[in-house]
Amino acid sequence: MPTSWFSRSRSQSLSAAHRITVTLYGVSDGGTGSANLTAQMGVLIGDSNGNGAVSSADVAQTKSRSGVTVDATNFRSDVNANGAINDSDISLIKSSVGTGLP
Ligand SMILES: [Ca+2]
Ligand SMILES: [Ca+2]
Repeated sequence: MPTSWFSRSRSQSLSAAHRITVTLYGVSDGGTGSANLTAQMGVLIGDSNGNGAVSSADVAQTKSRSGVTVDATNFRSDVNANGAINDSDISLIKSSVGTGLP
């Protein structure tokens, strides 16, 4: 879980919905050489189901996960990345309903 990354992004005042480009330099397959790999990813606070928009479906999904231990299958509902899924996450999602990736 990239908690430190999330905290850093929030402190840099990025918008709640944005796309970032990540570049990995000198990636090697252990064989003949290396290359730089670039990938773009969308970041949308509150999009617990990962469909690119925040809606009542995200609110409902996170409500159903409230109190459940955070794991690889539900980490998107831990919107504030504090290791728990609870009312604070639901409130954050509600405040983002209607937003979407650019
Ligand atoms: Ca969504
Ligand atoms: Ca949380």
